[in-house]
Amino acid sequence: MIYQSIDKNLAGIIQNHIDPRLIAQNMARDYNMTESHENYFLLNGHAFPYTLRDGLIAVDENQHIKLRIANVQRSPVALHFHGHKATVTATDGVDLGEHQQTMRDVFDLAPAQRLDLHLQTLNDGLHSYSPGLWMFHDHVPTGTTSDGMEPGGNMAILAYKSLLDEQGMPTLHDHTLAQVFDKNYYAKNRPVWGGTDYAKQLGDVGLLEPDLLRIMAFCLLIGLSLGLAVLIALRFKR
Ligand SMILES: [Cu+2]
Repeated sequence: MIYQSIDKNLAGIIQNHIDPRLIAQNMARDYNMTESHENYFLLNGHAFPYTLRDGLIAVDENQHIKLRIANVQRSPVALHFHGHKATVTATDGVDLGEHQQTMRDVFDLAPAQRLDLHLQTLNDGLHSYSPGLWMFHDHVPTGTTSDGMEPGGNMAILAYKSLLDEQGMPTLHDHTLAQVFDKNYYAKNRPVWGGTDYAKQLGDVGLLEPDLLRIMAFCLLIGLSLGLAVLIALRFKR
């Protein structure tokens, strides 16, 4: 499992030029590494929701699973497995002795560090809390975003096979999946409150349809009141 990030400005230099001299000039002189940001976070080269297709860990109950993890991004990763505790069996390619091995559910990986984990899908309330669709992701908040949009980034799922559909996709996340497998979501075109309980109450700024009936009724009322006032005024004048 390779954790990786992309700085869109740095990556853009290669996309914007074909002359290697310009690329070198831009990367080595114009681009300032101390002002760089990580904008995309990837697991095995994919960002959520595509991590569900290419970075999903599909398991059965009572399995012993070895996970080899590397952090090749420039910031630390705090990899959190939901519903499971795994044991670190090797660090940076060196096997740990039995008494050096620790069991936990959040794993620190500094840039360039590697870890081997032993994950057991034994439903005993320690190794595994139960079969399910369990998230695993970097707990540094930016890690689960794609260009600032959440959920995205390296969010992924450890899935018990009984909960996968015939295409190998998790079955209990239909609503979430429909929302995030939509290009409008990451183009930031979807309403912020769309599809939530607040959609009716709040809506989006500037996107509320004018209520023509109410406006017409209001105008009629104002017109009638003015007419009445004029009538009364004329009556008293006489
Ligand atoms: Cu978590």
